[in-house]
Order: sequence, then C-alpha cells, then structure tokens
Amino acid sequence: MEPFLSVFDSSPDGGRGLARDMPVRWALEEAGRPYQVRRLSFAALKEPEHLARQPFGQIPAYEEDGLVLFESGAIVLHVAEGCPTLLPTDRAARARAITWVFAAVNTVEPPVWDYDMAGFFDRGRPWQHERAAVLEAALRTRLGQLAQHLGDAEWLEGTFTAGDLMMICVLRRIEDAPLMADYPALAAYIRRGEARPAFQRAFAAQRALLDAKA
Ligand code: GTB
Repeated sequence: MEPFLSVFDSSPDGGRGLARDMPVRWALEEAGRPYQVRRLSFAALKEPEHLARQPFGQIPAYEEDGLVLFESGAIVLHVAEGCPTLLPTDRAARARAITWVFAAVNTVEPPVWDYDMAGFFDRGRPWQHERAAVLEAALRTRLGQLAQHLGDAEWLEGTFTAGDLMMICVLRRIEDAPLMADYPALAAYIRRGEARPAFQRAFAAQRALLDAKA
C-alpha cells in the first residue's frame, strides 16, 4: 500500500513549499516511492484523530503499513532507508549523512527560523531593530560556518544525501533574504538542490494543492 502523508489542506505560504511536508515529499520522490496525501485543515490538526498520529497537532505525519511516524527529519530518515542516494550503504558515509540531517534541523534551522519569524512578529516593537541585529548576527555565524564547510563542493559530503535534502529545505526559508547575497556558495547550493528532478516533482505536487483550491 502507498504511504499516506498528512499535509496542510491549503498552503499557508502560497505554494512556496516551506512547510515541513516538503522534505518528506522530496525524499519520497528521490526514493521513487509513490504516496498519497491526507489534507487537513488547521482545525482537523487538533482533533483526536490527528493527535493520535502527530501528538503536537502538526503536519507532517506519515503512515505506512500500520507504522505511524511524525517529525519531518525522522520521516525523511525512514524513507531514506533503502535509498542509497539518500543514505549511502557505506557505514561511515551513512553516519555522516544522518549527522547532517540533525545539523539541519537542530543547528541551522533555529537561527534561520528565529530570523525569519522576527520579521513578522517583532514588527512595530520598540526593540525590533536591536533584536533583529542580534538574530542576524547569530544567523550569519551559522551561514558562514556552513559555507566554510561546503567550500567549492557541490554537496555537504561529496554526493547528494538526505543531509543535503534537509539542509536545503531549511535554507529555502531565507533564500530570498538580502543577506543571502553575502553567501553565494549557499545560494548556489540551494539552487542545485531545487534543480533536482525529485525536488521539482515534490514542489509541483504541493503547489498543485494550492492551484486546485484557486
Ligand atoms: N519538528 C516538527 C517537524 O519537523 O515535523 C515541526 C512540524 C511543524 O512545525 N509543523 C507546522 C504545523 O503543522 C507546519 S511546518 N503547524 C501548525 C500548528 O502547529 O498548528 C512550519 C510552517 C508553518 C507555516 C509556514 N508558512 O506559512 O509558510 C511554513 C512552515
């Protein structure tokens, strides 16, 4: 049976593919695994039926042959099992790919998220600019370190893995931010990820839900 992926019924980001079903969709496409979607309203996310799948009332949730998973990183790693592109068979390379999945969600995403959210939630506050400067400095530290590691390489570990997939999904949130002009290698890295046919298919699939609503 095809797995089910719970997604927002209506894309809150206008089809930009920034919600966390996107890395799972992308991983499924890289793995060549067809899937079905369970479209949920914000209200349905908080109902017991969905809370049984996702204890925090969020998307994504993933169902496959009686197995129910949540947390986009964990789902990506599960889908990546048996897909040597996403998780190399070599033990060390596999461990490094997993390391980068954690680095994406645990080390790079927090400053990306804080910086991006402050643009909305801090607007008009007396301390807005002071906080923005602190958040931007923290983000620049991480982006600089990541760019340093990437250097001239195409991918974080030589070949594309689940680590790149997750990192690129995280970075896409700020791909249009003016500060990205100072990190051309990262901007090119994001574009390389987005150019992958599997990404394109995943992006089109989430976008199609929006178009169907219009
Ligand atoms: N750690 C969890 C994971 O990685 O799976 C986090 C899941 C999560 O944050 N889900 C969000 C959600 O369901 C959607 S992705 N929120 C609803 C709720 O909490 O009630 C985060 C997100 C939200 C909105 C936009 N947007 O509008 O652009 C983008 C991303």
